[in-house]
Amino acid sequence: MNVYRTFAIVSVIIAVFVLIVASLGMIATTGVGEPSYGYLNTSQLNSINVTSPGVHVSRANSTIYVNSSSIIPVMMGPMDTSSMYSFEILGIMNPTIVVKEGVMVQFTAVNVDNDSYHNFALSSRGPPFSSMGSGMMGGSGYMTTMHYLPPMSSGTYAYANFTYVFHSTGSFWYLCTYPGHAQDGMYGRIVVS
Ligand SMILES: [Cu+2]
Repeated sequence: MNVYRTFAIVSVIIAVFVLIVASLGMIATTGVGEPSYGYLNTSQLNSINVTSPGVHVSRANSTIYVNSSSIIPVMMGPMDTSSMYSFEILGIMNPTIVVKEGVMVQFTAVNVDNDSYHNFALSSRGPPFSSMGSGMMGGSGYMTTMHYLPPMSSGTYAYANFTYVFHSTGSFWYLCTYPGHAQDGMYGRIVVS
C-alpha cells in the first residue's frame, strides 16, 4: 500500500477524532449545544413524545424528575389545555422539572400550536416576565437561545433539539420568549439538586 495514502487516511482519522473531542469539550465547558432544527409528522411526533428510562413523572406533584441523562420532549402551545400559552411536558402543563446535578438533558421542543410561534429557552431569571418579551438575547439571564418555531401546519410540526448539562445546583426557569407569552403563563421552574 502506498505510504502517502496510508498517511492521508491516518491524518483524516486523527482530524475527525480531534473534532469530536473538541465539540464534546465545548458542551462540557459551556453546558449547552447549539440547537438543530427540523420538522416532524404526526407519527414521528408520537414516537418522540415518550418518557425516557431516566425520567420519573409525578402527576400528583406536577413534577418531572430527571435522574440521569435523558431526552425530554416539550410540547409548545398545546391546543387541548386551558391556555395556549403553556408547555406540556409528558402530559403535565408547565411542570416543575427536578434535575440531578451534572445530568445532560436533550430537550426536543415541538410547536403543536396551530396559530402561534413559540420557543423554549432556559433562564436563571424567574417571573415576573415583561410583556415586551425579551427577544433572543435582549434580556439578561438566558442560558440558551432558540429561534421562534412556526405553528403546526397540515400535520407538520417544527421542532428544535438542544442539549444542556446542568452543572450547578439552584433554581432556573424555562420560558417562551415570544412577546407576551411568558407573561401570560408560558413558563415553568427547573430545580437542580
Ligand atoms: Cu410562546
